[in-house]
Amino acid sequence: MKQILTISLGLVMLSACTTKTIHYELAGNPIITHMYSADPSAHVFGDSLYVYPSHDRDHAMGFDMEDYHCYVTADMKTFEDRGVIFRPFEQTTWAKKNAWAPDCVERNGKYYLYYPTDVKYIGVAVSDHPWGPFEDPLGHPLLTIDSPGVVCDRDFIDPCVFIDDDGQAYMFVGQNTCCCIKLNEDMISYDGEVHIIEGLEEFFEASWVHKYAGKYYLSYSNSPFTGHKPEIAYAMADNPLGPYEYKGIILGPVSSGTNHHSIVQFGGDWFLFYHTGDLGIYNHPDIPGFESVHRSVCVDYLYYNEDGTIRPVVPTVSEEKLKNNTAFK
Ligand code: FUB
Repeated sequence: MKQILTISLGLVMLSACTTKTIHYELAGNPIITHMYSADPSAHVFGDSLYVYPSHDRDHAMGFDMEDYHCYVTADMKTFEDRGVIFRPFEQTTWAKKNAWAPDCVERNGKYYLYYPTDVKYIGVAVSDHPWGPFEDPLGHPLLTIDSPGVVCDRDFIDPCVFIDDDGQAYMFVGQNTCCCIKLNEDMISYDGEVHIIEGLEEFFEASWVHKYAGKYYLSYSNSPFTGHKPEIAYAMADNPLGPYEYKGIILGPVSSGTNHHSIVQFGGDWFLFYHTGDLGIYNHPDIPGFESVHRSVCVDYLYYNEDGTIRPVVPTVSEEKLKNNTAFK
């Protein structure tokens, strides 16, 4: 496999809208080692690739995350942490806890950050820049577990937004059942209908939709309640709303317990972003479960077979990156 990222060092302080920007170079996994991070959503805006992870807090006892950072790279070699871009509990009146896996898309020069809170709300925040500052335009969630048509018997989390070539935007969301809404042109409202996605095997959470060679790919974490640890599985369809046909596993179980990913094309290559608990285990092998809530974002190349199916990705890890990490210990 192609060598992904070359390393070197350093920290350069740049200005940022809300907090300091940290600039450093990459090489090997995890790609974020100065803090804990999870649930990476990667998108290309202009000539750069942006990653929006959730943030596992230093003293986390559970998934009690509270803010979002934005990371950016122009070359998959150097990387910048643009600092905190949104704090739902401070910047909305209604979000109170559990700022989990976000996603961010661009439309007409504005950036829309979709995020779950309280395991029942999906909010949207808007900015003129990918790195924020983001603001709550609605004053209430965009969608909730109680919205008409939503099917959810567990946590209503993990929004992912896909904009098709015809301009229609879709938000896939949910746990145990994959719900989908068609967003309106304004990206902060939808047409009122909730579609239930069919054809996914053992769907649990962390949906992600991308398009390749005219086909739609819905990848997701399968269920930890069916006798195995969660894997990233995928299905393919001719339409964003399906029906989907199950195709198999992209990524096996990782060391964090939860499995969450995104797939993006950048500079002619395809990448799988995901998280592991390797850094958490390295820093605290003495604390059982530390790695489950102190995760780290990773990236590896992703390849397709000639028939359009995806080759399983084998996660990589760099001992150097683990050794030199500056995350909470
Ligand atoms: O990070 C909190 C939750 O863990 C996410 O929302 C899930 O996808 C899982 O990764």
